[in-house]
Amino acid sequence: MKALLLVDIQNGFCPGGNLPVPHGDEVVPVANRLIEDGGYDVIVASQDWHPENHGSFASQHEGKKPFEMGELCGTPQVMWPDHCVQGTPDAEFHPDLNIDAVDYIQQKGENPAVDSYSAFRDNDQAAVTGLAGYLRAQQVTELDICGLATDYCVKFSALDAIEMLPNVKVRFIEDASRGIDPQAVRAAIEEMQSRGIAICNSSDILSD
Ligand code: VGL
Ligand code: ZN
Repeated sequence: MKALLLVDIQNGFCPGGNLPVPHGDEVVPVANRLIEDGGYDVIVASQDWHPENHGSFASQHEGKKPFEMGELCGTPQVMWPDHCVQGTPDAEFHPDLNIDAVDYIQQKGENPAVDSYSAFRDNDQAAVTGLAGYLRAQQVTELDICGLATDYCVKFSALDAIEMLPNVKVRFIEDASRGIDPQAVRAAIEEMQSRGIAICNSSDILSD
């Protein structure tokens, strides 16, 4: 079974959102084409879904400003602007994304004490989400991953997929993804490649 994972294609990560990824909205039409014509058996989406007091927010740390480094769960943590707060428009999927075609939505980042970049487990790896179990139950053998942001949630989701689903072929779809920092995006792609994740474009998947 072939699956597509759409990572965090939410208003908060698109222009006008609280943590905008440059050109983040450009992934939406590509994702929709993949959803409709990519030949997938299973389509899943992750949704960053924070309580308003989430510990990754600079606002929760005295004297910290967004994008400075701080600490969470005993490890270095980027202090993010408040984003994707549960129940707010910022946390909604992009309105043009064909979410009706999605079979399973994995919310993440609900524990205020730890961040969860990966759709599969928290950053401290203590708690897993239900996503790996769902994909195993669907007998998924191939998993393509795309979305926002390449250098954070997409990368960590892909690395966890390789580790937690050892018999699954994992690919990163570059033109259906955008990142926050260009240099970090290049490093993320190299890291994914070095860990056995194939890098492809939507044109490799769509027949024409
Ligand atoms: C993300 C930073 C904080 C992401 C989520 O979706 O890449 N980045 N929360
Ligand atoms: Zn977040």
